[in-house]
Amino acid sequence: MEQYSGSQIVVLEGLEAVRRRPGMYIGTTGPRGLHHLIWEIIDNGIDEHLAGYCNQIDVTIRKDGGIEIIDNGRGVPVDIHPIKKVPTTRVVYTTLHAGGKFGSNVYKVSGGLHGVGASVVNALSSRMLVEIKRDGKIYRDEYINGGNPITELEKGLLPVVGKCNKSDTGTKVIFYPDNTIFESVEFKADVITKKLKEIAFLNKNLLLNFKDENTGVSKSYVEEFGIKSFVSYLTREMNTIHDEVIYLEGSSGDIEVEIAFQYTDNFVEQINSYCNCINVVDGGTLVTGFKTGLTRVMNQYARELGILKDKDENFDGKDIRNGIVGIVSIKHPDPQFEGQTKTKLGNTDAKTAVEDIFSQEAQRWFDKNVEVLRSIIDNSMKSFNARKASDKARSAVLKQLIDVDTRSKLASCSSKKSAECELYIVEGDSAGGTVKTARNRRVQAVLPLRGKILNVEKASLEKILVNNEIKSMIATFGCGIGEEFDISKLNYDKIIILTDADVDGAHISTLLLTFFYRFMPELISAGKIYRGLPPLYRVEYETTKKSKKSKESMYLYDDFELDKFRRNNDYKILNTQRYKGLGEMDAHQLWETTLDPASRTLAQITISDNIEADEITSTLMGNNVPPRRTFILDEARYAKLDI
Ligand code: 28F
Repeated sequence: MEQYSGSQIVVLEGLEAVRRRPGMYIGTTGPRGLHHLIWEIIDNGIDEHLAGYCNQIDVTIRKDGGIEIIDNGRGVPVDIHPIKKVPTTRVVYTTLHAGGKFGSNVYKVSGGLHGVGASVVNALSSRMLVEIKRDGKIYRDEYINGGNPITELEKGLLPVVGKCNKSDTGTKVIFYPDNTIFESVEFKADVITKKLKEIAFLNKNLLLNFKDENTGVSKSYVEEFGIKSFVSYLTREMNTIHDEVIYLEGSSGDIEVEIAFQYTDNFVEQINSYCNCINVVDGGTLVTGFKTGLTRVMNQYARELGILKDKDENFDGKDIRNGIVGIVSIKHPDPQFEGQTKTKLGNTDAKTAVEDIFSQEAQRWFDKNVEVLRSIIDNSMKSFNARKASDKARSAVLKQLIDVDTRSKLASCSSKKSAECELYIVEGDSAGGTVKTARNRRVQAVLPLRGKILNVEKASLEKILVNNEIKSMIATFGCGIGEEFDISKLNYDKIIILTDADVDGAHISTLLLTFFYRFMPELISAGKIYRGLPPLYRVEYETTKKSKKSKESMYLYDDFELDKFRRNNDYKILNTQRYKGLGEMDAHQLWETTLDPASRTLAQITISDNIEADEITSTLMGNNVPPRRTFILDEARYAKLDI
């Protein structure tokens, strides 16, 4: 191994910090963090694409367990870095840069999840190989055990390992995640392909090739029409009220804006936003800009067309967004992410840019497509009328919400410190009763729900707001809904959905998740929502310890575990009890298996990516019935927790 210069030692200390606290850089060391490594490398290729130098990225799961990513950009520079005095390539892969990609001079915009960069991937890999094609030469560098370079430099430069055509340029990275750091180092093809599909939608004409050498599967993604196709994809199973997706684009200073939307006969709005290809889960200024522009433009048209007559009468923004499915995607040179989870865009210039471009381009578009304009205004009118007719009813409902708390079946907990309180939402009165008895009354509250809750994907806002189960949830959570939602007012630290481990239970839990996803998405992004996982079996068995026989019991959570237990000859099974529902457990069993923080299993619900979330909600809740059944039955017990 070669000698390190002084600066190189500092560098390695930086990477060592990443190895000591990986969570700080990539979130988790579970599957999500593992796949994050790939996104981080791909992001660098996307930056080359955004800069206009790359139109293809290949991702391969190699037979040897590594991930190989190749782009056809300019290739990372190989010259000697003026300050560090080693090849720039090596600086890129061994120096921690806290966002902003080297001061932002090289790239106008940059994705890079949180801009932590390729060096973090190197720090968390047992081995990493880099090959660069530039100026007709192929250069190579290699690192082991968290970023230690093992390639000997030649006159300070990277060795040339081959020749290529001068016009043939690009960067290849192969890395092997460190199995002493990650819970598992197995990459999932479907997770990768979903991401590539999303990247293709967000980056027009960028070709993404995927290959899994273990299965021989390969797939390619390229979208000529970008987010316009993304919206078509999201609405593919819904009834749309106009055929063509409306697509608008433009730029304002350094900010590039793209907007695509289409109206459906659904009663909810769904606007997804991206900044530099990062999904901005909680929206923020870019979404506000779109909403403001949309409300203004549509009210103006409705007045011009004589549909709104009274000059003081206006559509509410919500009327206008009723049924909309939209994507707002911007490229910003200096995005500021805010909020508890850094999932909300804060830049005020993003609001102005989106609003201005929307207003200008939407008018140009609608002037040429008056029929579409009319059908959208007609749709807003329906919502407007319903709202006016039920304004009284609504205020009554909202008043009722306040006293529903006392009338609902909520069994509250005695502590008023939200940070230590948990709310169990339990299916059915009988199970609810047992949970009430079994719980820790100081910090565990119980809200029993009767029967199935409303499918919010198919009901009007009016119906949703008068639904008793939904009313009691809103009142119990205490943090409002929709625009008035304020997570700081949430009365609980955890909201735990507890249903039977059967098809109905899975369905109820999906309906609840859909409600949260559509109306209180911040609850999910802030990690407040969990599912309790009750066991499916209790086995009593005889075991022999030191030639003494004893009778013991154990809970098993699924058929797989039961099967494994049955095949283990150390025990003689005396009795197997299958719990058909929570109601069959006594208070003590319920405490042990689903309530006691020391022994229960909770699964936190996260929104891992929007495509998947929308696929699941629209598969379950949409118009197309057949896939709905398949999903519920297949995943009854393992219903994807990442919604
Ligand atoms: C498979 C992953 O990482 N591709 C990349 C480039 C190109 C340049 C670059 C990258 C230079 C000084 C940092 C080339 N020529 N794919 C990738 N392609 N990085 S990463 O520059 C990095 C900066 O410090 C590049 C001219 N300018 C930039």
